[in-house]
Amino acid sequence: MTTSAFTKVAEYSGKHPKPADITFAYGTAGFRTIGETLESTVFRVGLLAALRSQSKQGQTIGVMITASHNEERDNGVKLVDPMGEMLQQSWEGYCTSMANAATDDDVVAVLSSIIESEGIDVSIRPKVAYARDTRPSSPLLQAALEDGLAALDVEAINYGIVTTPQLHYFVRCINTADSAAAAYGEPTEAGYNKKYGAAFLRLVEGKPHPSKLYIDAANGVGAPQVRKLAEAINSPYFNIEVCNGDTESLGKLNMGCGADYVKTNQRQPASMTLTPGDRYCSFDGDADRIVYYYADEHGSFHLLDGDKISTLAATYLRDLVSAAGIEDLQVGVVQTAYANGSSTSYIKDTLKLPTVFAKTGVKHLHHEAEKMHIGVYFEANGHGTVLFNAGAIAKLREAKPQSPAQADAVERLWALRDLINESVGDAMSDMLLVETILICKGWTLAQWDEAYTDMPSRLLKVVVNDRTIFKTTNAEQTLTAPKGLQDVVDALVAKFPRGRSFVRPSGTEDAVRVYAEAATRSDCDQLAYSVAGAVFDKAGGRGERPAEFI
Ligand code: 16G
Ligand code: MG
Repeated sequence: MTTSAFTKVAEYSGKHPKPADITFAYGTAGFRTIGETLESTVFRVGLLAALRSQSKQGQTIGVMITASHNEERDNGVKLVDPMGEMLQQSWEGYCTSMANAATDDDVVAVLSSIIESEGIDVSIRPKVAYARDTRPSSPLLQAALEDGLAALDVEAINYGIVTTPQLHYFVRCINTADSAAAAYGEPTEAGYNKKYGAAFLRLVEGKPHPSKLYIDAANGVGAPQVRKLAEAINSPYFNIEVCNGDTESLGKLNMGCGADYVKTNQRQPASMTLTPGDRYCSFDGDADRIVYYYADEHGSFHLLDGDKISTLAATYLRDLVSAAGIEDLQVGVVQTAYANGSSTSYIKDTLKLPTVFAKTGVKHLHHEAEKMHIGVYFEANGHGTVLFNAGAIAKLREAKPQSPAQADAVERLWALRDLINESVGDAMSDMLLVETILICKGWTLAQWDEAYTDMPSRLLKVVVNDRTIFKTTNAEQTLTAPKGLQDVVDALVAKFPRGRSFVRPSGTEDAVRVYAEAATRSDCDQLAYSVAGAVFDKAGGRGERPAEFI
């Protein structure tokens, strides 16, 4: 195609000029920064979505406008590949080049070069499905996206305000609609609620009803969506009350609430008082993360994070596979370096399941989990899901149950697969999974919590002059640069019983993260602050030195 064919692109691009002083980067979860600065980027993501669709023979590509758990003034945008997974990594560089093209002509030039390097057939009509969260800057960014889609004559579906995992689900449904074997469901909100609601009711039928679940929706898009899910389920098995469900008032999104706040601060949302015995969970701002928590009879707070969800799910799946009598159907667990050491020991020593470590970020965990028959992957922060790979599906199809109990276990494995959003971690689907397991076992949150006791842990942030000098290996647990720093970390770790610490550059913020664990709270804090101090001193710390532990 000649450059003149892109006159519309250049013309529309002119309506969304790039701010001259900002360099954008497609990071771990897409572009993310101050919402108002993202207009040109989102316009260009519309163009890229069109090209990506053409490069995938006209399959539908997703675009989600959200900045998840970030503060309200931030926003972001990410692309979703045809099976509902994160954008293939080899395209991230195209996104970054496109976002940083200085002029309208440069935008056209980058477009043409991608078409050439990918051998894209531009005669294919591109298809894109898009949605946004509840942020105040989202409508403006949506309009920019629509210009990008119009510039390349995309056949577009606007899903309005939905959770990030719902959009991933819609994309997968659309692209599998014509395959009897792979059809994922109806690509609508009602279809989503029907699929997950029905699987949930199938699994809990006949068991005692659970007590009410209080859901902190972070004042985000999870609030209206989980209310719709509850309406669709319409059963005492799903008795919920939404807290922090105000998506109208400015300044409330993720403020003092949400899964990230609860996990990072190890406390309940600021606006909530916990009643001992009651059950609570928190979503993040775009409802792809979930953590549970409760207060014991002394009022002390207890967190059930992504590691606890992962071990609960892995235990249940392992037991079902064994009850089904299917040979060589393996359940495995994928974690990141942030997984609490107690959870890793529990998986290996008590559950006797294989576990592997992946780099932080869903795409890395997802790809590792795909290699397992049934791969359970969760980040400690509450983002995760379960994948059944082709080998697992084949084994389930071939299963020849020898008893009613075996037949029931096989049927439950199929139902669990229908309950889980395999395209990406999904707070609502994960919540239904946890609820199912707790209902089936008749467990309270405290009983679930008994599996193992978390090691004290601490996560710190160090601002440095240049975080790109930090290089890691071994699933981000070992630094290879700056030279010598890992030796310093190792020497510090060696001083503390059961100590563990690692340093990695953030993929979403201009900072370096320091994680530490040790046998006691005070050792853990001492280790975390000593490592953070060493990073600050030896690798160009900026601003205030991490406060010494006293
Ligand atoms: C993003 C990732 C999340 C990861 C976090 C790490 C996705 C969808 N989200 O939010 O999985 O835990 O980044 O942030 O991949 P960091 O690199 O700043 O520590
Ligand atoms: Mg999120």
